[in-house]
Amino acid sequence: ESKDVVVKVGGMTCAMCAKTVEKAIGELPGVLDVNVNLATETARISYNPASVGIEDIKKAIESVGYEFLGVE
Ligand code: 9UX
Repeated sequence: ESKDVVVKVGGMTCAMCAKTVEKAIGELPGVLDVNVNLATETARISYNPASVGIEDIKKAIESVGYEFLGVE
């Protein structure tokens, strides 16, 4: 069973930033789909909660230099 979440991401200023965040989240095992929206500074993520959680997503965002600003 998959879950959907939208998280707020800080620090993205260009399309490449958004792609970097998208890749970092997308590489987590258990993430099924990810779409980063630069304009709204959000990432919509479909994931398998048995494999991955919000804390992992937060760490992935921070590991590439952006800010996790919480779940919307
Ligand atoms: Mo978005 Mo960073 O350019 O150099 S990837 S601001």
